[in-house]
Amino acid sequence: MKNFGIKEALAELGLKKSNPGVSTGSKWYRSTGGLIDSYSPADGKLIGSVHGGDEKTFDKVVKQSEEAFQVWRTWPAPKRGEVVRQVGVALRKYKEPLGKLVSYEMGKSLQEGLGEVQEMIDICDFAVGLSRQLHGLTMHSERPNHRMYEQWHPIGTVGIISAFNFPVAVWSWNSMLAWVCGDVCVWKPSEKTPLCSIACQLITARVFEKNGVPEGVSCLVNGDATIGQLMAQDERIPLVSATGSTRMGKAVARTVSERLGRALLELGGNNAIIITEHANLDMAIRGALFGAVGTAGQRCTTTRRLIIHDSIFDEVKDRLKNAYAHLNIGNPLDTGNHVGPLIDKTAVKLYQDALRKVKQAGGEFVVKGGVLQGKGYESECYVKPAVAVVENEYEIVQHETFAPILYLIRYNSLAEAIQKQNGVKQGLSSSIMTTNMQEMERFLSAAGSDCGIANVNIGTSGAEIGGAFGGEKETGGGRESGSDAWKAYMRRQTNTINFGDNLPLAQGIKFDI
Ligand code: UN1
Repeated sequence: MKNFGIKEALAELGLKKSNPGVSTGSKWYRSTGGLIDSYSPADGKLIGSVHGGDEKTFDKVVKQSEEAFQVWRTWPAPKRGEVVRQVGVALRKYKEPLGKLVSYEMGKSLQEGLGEVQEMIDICDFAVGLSRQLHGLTMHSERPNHRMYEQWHPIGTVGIISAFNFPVAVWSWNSMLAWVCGDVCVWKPSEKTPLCSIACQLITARVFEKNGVPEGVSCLVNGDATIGQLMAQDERIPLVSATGSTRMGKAVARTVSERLGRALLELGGNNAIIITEHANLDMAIRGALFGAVGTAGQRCTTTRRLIIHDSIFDEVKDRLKNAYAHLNIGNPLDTGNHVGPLIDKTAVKLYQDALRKVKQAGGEFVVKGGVLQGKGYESECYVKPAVAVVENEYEIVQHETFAPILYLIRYNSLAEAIQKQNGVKQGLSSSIMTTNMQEMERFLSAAGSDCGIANVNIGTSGAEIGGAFGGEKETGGGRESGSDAWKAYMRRQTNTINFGDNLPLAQGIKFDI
């Protein structure tokens, strides 16, 4: 079988067969936590192993991060930005091997793997600019000779829990912003993609070392869910940013709020595209296709539902069927393939369960799913993207299945379409395909989509880093990446300064002796 240059990529990134999985920057710790074996879903082969952390090493790492914070917060923000700029330069240099590793360890197509590294580069650039724009407001005081303003200060150690589906980009959204803000980071990556985290840590550590960044600004603790739990309950970690399932997010939120810490949550989605009778159908089909099968349906922004106007329902159905017939499914490193494998066999089982439930509920398959077998599919993680006509109310449709299953739902009025689109517990991303201005504006109005992301004439996935990323309801309410998401990584301080010779009280209160 073709190697696709994986061996070379691993060597270039400095990855070994066995790797320590805990680090405070340039220092690496071989701890007594469990060994994590990373198998590629592309070919089922063992890529390498990572030594996970335990409670003791976690404690040591957090202590080191606290020490680092004492120094890092005193660096001028633009100087911190300069370091992040250099991380962006290093990522440009390693874009190809890192993109390949993402593709091989996670299973997304090479194009998407490279895109993910590009997303990291983009957020670095964004963070560099931000490092000179951490603006507060000034206010007019009601008292004479007084001045009021607000400023933003770093908050300390930020815990980052990331998911397998974006094994590098989501960490970078958090860490690059946190760093320019003056925070320090402890990262707990997914157990399914530990090697990606090691590669990122190695790239960052070299840049940090060259710039004399204190040990502990960038920390990594590989491990299982117990590391995430330790993070959630640790009072030394004022902010925990968690990406993953709603179930995980609820557990994190409960624990963090118990100690009045802050949680930034980016959880499940159940994203829909409304295709109206005024849609450009060529665009609608293309948008739906990439949205549904990109990353093999494992993005939190994946298009899971198409809500289609009755008058064009059959046409959309037929055109989708035709488009699905042209999909190449196979090794994600082979650029001729559109769809790679699911992350592991558990995911395959969940996919099969979902298909069964669709059938039981009365769904009608337009494109049948199934697990692929034979040459090229030895990992047993490859599945066929499926399409089914369903009702929005089916239990299984209400649920986020992390797999390429697309549900088709019929509507008659736009109000009904919006009501169906909002009629799920999740609230991440949404789109409308229309060339009609009224439909577009209604969809975007306060009575329209209830999601954190609402697009027009593009799919639900593939957001740019410049906007705030996240969603409402069970998606968790957090916003990461662009816009003013940086504010979550800082504490706001209101300052009132008296430059007069008297001490007048606010609200006109008299207190004379
Ligand atoms: C995720 O699936 O957790 O908008 C993140 C997108 C990507 C990020 C997805 N830029 O699809």
